[in-house]
Amino acid sequence: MSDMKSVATAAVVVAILLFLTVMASPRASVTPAAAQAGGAVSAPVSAPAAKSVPAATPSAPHHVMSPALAPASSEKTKKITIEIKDARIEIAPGVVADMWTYDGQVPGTALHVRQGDTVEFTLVNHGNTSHSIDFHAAQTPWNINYRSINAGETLQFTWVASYPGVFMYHCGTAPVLQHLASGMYGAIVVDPAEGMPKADHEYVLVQSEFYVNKDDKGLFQTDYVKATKGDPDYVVFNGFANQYASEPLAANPGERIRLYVMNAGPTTTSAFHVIGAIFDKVYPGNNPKNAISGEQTYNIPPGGGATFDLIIPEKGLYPFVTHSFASTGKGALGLINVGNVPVPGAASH
Ligand SMILES: [Cu+2]
Repeated sequence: MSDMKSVATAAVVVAILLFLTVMASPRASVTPAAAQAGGAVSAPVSAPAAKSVPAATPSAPHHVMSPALAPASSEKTKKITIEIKDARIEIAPGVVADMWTYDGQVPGTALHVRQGDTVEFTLVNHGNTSHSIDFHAAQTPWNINYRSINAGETLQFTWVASYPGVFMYHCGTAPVLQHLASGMYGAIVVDPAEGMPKADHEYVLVQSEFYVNKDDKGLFQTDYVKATKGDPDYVVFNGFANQYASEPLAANPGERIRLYVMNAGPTTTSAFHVIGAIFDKVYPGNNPKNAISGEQTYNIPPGGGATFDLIIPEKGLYPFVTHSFASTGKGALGLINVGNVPVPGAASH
């Protein structure tokens, strides 16, 4: 990937995209449309049972993580269970890494609730070391509810989603950098009580970094020392390098596309940008009261999130990236396909 680090202009990104999609090996996938029809990786909040995600092997195909946000259930009390599991996960073509996960996937299940909801939460630790959870969407005592639990233990607490937002949840067990670099994070979207303007498509994107080294078995392990230096090997959306370059997010001209973007870090800022488009609105805090109009690029710090609305008038391919270009070439690039146009290197449409 080193030749991609020198990329400096948006025009070159398109060339990189062509390179990436042509060079990428074929992978089994779930399209956003198929996901919305029932094949989604993420599950509704009301059915938070752990996903059974088989451990990947170096020869196993990567499955594209559905970016579609599952609708929030109508119940005012959401019962959510997250199961901590060690899992072997492909993070880039041929790069299979041992990860610590929520629900066997990285990022963890995208959760969706509404402002004012009560969350009855259960954390189950099926891993092999101590872990915890920290909901940025909650206000609750850190020393009590965000405490670490040992392998085999369960923790329960209840909290209220008082503020709207695109919030991070993550493991806060020390060293936090190790637990974040190993995959322990996810997004929870809290809808504002008064609602948002209706969108035609709602997608969730979690940006994050991986710092890995290959072991003598050919598997990749998180490199904590590398993580402390903040120079990631991969910067990705939804856990896999460039996965939406060959399986784009879908929309039609003139539709309102809503992107809930959370930056899990652990260290790099996301300068979120869509090439060829302008954000009709950016909603810091997923709050209609905070709307910014006509923005080009918007910074999302590690541990932060924002909502982006786009209305793209013309058919075509529109890459979404972090405009922090040292990261873009490390896997932080995907496409929005407006009008179902042919995608270079993708399966036939
Ligand atoms: Cu942990």
